[in-house]
Amino acid sequence: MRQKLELIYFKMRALAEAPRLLFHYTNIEYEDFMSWEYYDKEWLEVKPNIPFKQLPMLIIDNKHEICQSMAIMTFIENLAGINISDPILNAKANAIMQSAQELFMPLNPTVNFATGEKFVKKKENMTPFLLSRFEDLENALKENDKKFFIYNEPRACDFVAFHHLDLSKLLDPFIIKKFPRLEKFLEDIMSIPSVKSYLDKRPKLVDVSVEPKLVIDGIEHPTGVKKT
Ligand SMILES: N[C@@H](CCC(=O)N[C@@H](CS)C(=O)NCC(=O)O)C(=O)O
Repeated sequence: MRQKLELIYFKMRALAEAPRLLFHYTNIEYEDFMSWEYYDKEWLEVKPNIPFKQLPMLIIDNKHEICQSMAIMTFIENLAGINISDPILNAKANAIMQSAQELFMPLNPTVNFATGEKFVKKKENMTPFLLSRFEDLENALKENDKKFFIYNEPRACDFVAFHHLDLSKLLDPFIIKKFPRLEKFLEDIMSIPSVKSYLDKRPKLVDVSVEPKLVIDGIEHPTGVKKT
């Protein structure tokens, strides 16, 4: 029997993005909810009862609450039957996934929330780290000589890397341009039909660094954990 899958998150383009991409790639049906839609309460009231007090969280069959975006990614990969059985390749994939995920802070909060001087300062401060990590990721792709990080078809680690690399374009479109192999990787992910159709219709993140907003069903909403 098909499981009921509900992904709970906020108004931001951050840690729910890789799970959404993997759901679309694997054609697994799921439902997306904002925290306030699912619980009909303010986040601060909900937070204490969430297993690890942060989102995203995947709820399976109204019963199992899975926090931690990387645990959600592994679950989806297993559910889709595309988990990597070779222990060495699996370890390499985990190293890619973790190394890409370390880009989360401070890249994601800065793009989704920082404005004005603070945005500029944060961007300046994180640029050396982004350059260094992007170089490592580019080298991993080059050494592997496959289309994606592990195989010629993407796995969970590829969607985690995709999300952070793609988001970096909203911080500074020029950083990724220094890494042609990573740009090719982004194009290869974006050209997968089921992924492309999700990317074309997902809420746009606009006015980054000025007054970031997500455009949901044609309406601009300030990013954040509050219902608007
Ligand atoms: N390690 C966690 C981090 C989760 C996280 O930082 N969630 C943030 C949003 S991106 C959150 O819940 N913020 C609200 C809060 O902490 O109250 C994961 O990968 O899922």
